[in-house]
Amino acid sequence: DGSEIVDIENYVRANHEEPDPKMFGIAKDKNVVLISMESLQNFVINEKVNGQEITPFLNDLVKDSYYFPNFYHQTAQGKTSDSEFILENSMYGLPSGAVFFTHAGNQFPNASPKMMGENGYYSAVFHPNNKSFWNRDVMYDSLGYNKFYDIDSFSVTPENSIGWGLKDEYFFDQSVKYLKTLPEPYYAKYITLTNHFPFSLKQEDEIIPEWNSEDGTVNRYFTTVRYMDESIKKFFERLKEEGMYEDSIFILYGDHYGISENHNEAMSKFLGKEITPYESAQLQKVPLFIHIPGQKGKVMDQVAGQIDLKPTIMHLLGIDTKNTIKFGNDLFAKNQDNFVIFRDGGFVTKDYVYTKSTCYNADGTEAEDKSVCEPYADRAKTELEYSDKIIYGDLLRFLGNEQNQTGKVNNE
Ligand code: GP9
Ligand code: MN
Repeated sequence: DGSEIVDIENYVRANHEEPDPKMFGIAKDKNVVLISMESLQNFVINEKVNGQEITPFLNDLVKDSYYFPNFYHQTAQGKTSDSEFILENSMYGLPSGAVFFTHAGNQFPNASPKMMGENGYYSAVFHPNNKSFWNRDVMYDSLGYNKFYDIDSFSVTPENSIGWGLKDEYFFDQSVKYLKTLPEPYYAKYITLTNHFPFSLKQEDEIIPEWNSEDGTVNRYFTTVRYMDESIKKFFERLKEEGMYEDSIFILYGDHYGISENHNEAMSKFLGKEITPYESAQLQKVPLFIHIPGQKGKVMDQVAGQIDLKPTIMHLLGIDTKNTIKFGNDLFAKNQDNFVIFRDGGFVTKDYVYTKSTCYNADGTEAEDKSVCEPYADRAKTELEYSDKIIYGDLLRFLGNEQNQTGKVNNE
């Protein structure tokens, strides 16, 4: 039966934060263009390498966007697919494997493409890879997507591709003809590819030279990040030219880290400090921009994570999430819990960082009294267990049938 979901529902309801009425519905019926930026970590924002900006476009975007510098990825083995899952369900990925593969047959009545669909939105994904990679074709149906523009929708030649496939610039460019045809309002999710390990780029596409450490991966990373930044800039310019910019809001975020702990030596050289477990946790920050044409920029410095994206986006569109299962909260709500949970049970709050069984103060020193981390560690454990229970048991199928559409739980 569905009794297990009742406890979870009570937990979720107790943690719900009411949206700020000033922001709720501010982007109602606007198109939503979401860009998942491959492997983009926050440490490159407003940074230079060899005296040159790494992300000049994104640095400009900070000025007229809501920019979240303390926003963390929460992915595990499912990498990009985990970020997609977290983004659209406000639930956690699994402790091992990828939910996109293992539980694509589950019911996801609260998934954001579904909820948007019930509110008149058409939803599409653009990603120039094989449709079955990460089992996306199957999972996208379960999440309620109307259309997936996979590799077969793009013209890929040796000239316009590198590494994993179509270069970002051509990817965005070729997508526009499809984007134009989507019924409005639309939700369009773009997943970039060029800034993917091993960060290969043709010489002619190098806008800034590689860095000069001993570590080729880190050296190339800056160059492919710079390329992706330029590709997004050109996409924005094109949308403006086409008159497709004003009626949309833009959500840009990094999917997960690009530089693993195997590269701590070069990273230590770049950042000028030792990469302790505390610093490794800091490096899990990925940038988040919420860009609403016509709105002024604001730095939002709360501690947040990918789990918060769904309620945040839904509320901007004026779609309520109060009666849905979710583990994140609206980043524009007045009350912010400043709590982000990693898949391994680690977490970050305003005051503490808990990682690799060590409790740090926010400044990176070790907490003298470890017990200060315990209540948060318990909450992290509970929340991850609840999320896992839902996925393993396919529990969302017990949400009331006729009320499924709004995600309301039927307690009868
Ligand atoms: C592949 C792309 C990259 O389609 O999403 O996958 P990743 O290795 O980052 O999960
Ligand atoms: Mn990825």
